[in-house]
Amino acid sequence: ETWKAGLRSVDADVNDITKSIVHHIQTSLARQAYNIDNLGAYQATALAAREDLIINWNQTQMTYTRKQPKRAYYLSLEFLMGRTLDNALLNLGLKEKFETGLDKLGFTLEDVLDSERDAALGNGGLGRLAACYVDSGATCEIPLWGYGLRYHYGMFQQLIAPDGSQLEAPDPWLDNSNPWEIPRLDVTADVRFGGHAEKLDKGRGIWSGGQEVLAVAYDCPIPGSDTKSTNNIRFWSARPRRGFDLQSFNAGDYDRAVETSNSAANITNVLYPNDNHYAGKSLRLQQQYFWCAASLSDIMRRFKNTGQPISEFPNHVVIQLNDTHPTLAIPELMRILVDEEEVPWDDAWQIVTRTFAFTNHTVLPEALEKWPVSLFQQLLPRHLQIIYDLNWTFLQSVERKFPGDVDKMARMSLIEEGHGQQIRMANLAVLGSFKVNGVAELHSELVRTTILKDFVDFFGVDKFRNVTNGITPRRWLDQCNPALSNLITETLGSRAWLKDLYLLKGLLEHESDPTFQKKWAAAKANNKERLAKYIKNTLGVTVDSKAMFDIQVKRIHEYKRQSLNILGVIHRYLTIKAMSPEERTKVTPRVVLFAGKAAPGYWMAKLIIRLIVNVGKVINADPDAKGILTVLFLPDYSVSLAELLIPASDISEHISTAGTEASGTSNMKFCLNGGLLLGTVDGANIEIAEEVGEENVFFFGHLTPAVEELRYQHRYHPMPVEKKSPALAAVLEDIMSGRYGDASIWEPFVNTIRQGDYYLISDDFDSYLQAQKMVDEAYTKDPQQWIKKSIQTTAKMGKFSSDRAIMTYAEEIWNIETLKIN
Ligand code: 26Y
Repeated sequence: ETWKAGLRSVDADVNDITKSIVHHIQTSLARQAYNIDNLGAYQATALAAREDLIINWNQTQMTYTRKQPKRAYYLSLEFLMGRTLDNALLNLGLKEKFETGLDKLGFTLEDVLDSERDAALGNGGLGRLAACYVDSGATCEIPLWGYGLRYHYGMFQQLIAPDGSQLEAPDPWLDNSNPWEIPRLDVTADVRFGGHAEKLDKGRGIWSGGQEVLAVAYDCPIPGSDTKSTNNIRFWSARPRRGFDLQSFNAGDYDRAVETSNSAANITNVLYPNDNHYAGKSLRLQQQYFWCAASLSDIMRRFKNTGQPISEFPNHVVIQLNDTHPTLAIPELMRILVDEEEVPWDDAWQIVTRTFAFTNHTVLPEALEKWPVSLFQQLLPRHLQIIYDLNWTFLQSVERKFPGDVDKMARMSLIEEGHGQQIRMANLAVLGSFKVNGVAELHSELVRTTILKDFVDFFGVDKFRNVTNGITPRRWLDQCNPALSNLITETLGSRAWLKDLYLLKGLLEHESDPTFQKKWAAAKANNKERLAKYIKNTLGVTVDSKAMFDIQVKRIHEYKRQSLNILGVIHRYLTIKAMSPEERTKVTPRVVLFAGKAAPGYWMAKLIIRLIVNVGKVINADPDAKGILTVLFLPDYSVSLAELLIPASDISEHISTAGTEASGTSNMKFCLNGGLLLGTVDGANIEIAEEVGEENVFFFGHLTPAVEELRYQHRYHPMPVEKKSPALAAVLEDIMSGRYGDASIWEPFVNTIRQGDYYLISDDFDSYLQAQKMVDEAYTKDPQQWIKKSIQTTAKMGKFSSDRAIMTYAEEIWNIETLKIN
């Protein structure tokens, strides 16, 4: 029968599809088709679609094995995948057929898609970037695998308490089983912790004893768009090496034996919810080593299967380090080569430094990882020896190049001296990599001139590159915004733009066509109504979908300045309150939407959420603001919620203090969907403005070079807010009046602005209000011009496809070729 042969992608007919779904309902779920619910229908549909992915996956992997191309590996502790079914169906070109098939079975595809839980194995930008990059890797037919951890609990679920505070609940995302993973119980690696390290001659060592943990592989197929090429993310799960620690068991210590097996499984229990903030937890270091060791052992085994001599390793393997989180892979590869493969130390170091490349994602000092040497001594004694030995040789060569510059040596050392030595993971990552890149032009320049300046002086500037981030247009336009995607395809005459995003330029010749403009505006209106419906269903609040939708969604962080936004909202509210009813009729109606999670231990970020919620409550209940200002905090931001929000924005806010947001990627998503950008001159905002034209973005605020000087002034020549910005002073006073809840709640927040103001709220506030005024005017005075700006923005976003980014990595860093799968 047909389903047995698999669906064979686009040739499949609707009949095959319904048969396959029914088959899975009966045999995989052991249920009857006539009493299945949406969740069951989803599971069966996913299993049916999975068959096609696996056929392509096998074909792809077989081709890799046969042709032995150089392969790239993307090591990322986070893959923020979101949902898979819709994306899989689109990439396979089967979405319409599945829709018809499900319809015949009495289901709507929309409901079925909505039954899938997000895979939230990441915090934010860095994790979502990894997900976009594997999508593009498969689409561009690059032999690229991801390696990650299979956390049992992903990013926590965010709840908002009645008083407006964030509460966290666990995310047991694997509870209903995961149809997208293939357990490989036979693909394993032993990972050692603790024990004892002994040095032999010639740099070699022996590591023994301690505790072994078993890593088990779970594979997740990553389909390319409109190609058979289907890559893989291998996620590792931790298991105790044996059911029990037999030694303790024999000694009759049953409790301790059970505890050992518990602690082994703990390693992959939960994703750490910190974004851009280092915490120094022992279990986190264990996660990092467990994952690096398992991945390298897997990569080494695959390399050895090629039969090549070990010296060929860097010609077959390139490993991209997603931030410093996988830096342990560097001493681990050294350990494997020197201790196990008996490669001489210097040759081993040659191999290592031709294998790794490192991406930095932040210049914020609090995000830089520095692990206590004492923790290494305990968990990774052999790696500590290797790091000390590397540092010794390295500092000698620094001394040779910059004789007598002891400060430079102290700054560049892999070890930070002080109360308890610490290992600087960024320094180690730079030393062990042949290329280092930042994620947007400004950020890469800041990396070169500030945090890694000494290393640029030492290694030369050529090692330090830029690869501006990108986003996949499949998920971030075609999938999340069918209304606009269909209009674009109809206008350009084909779907080729999805794989060559520069083709969007073709929209420009229609920018002045009133019929096209109308259709463009209708798509946006449709997306705003879709969002308004969601808000009605989840929060019970009615929002006017004709109002301007102003959206800021991202992790809550002081540097991202959600505070500036909410202070601006209060200013708007006070202005409205002071107006006559007649004046109020002239106000441009706005709906201001916030969403985002705060790290559970980040007290100030949580206070900012609480302020936003409470300001919203007051404004939304005030008849004076009715119909002209609505303010909402949407709980539990996720990839799926982003897919709903982003297509619905008229304007989105990316307002970090200049020089702090490395790139940003949601800025790209909003602009690709025809939303205009209100932002600071920071990260990728700058390159977006270069592409879409300065006239199409709303920029404000101080520039990066001014920031240091302003901070100095705050410290040594503080000026009261009343003098610097009377408008801001009035807003702060309003907060302290008790209107939004007792002043004592908000005092710590208000004080961060009155004293120190590290993120320069008071310096940028007036300029922010100015920009907001221009937004209002542009939206109201000339709606047609606004639509034109929206069209131009989308049309000029070609650069920001992650296909461009991944091809840049392939060509300029990895030296790797594409491989067609037949
Ligand atoms: C040290 C550890 C707790 C840690 C964990 C997560 C450190 C950093 C992170 C995550 C960082 C992150 O998401 N950075 C963002 O990367 C995006 C992709 O390059 C950028 O667009 C964004 O500006 C940057 O903040």
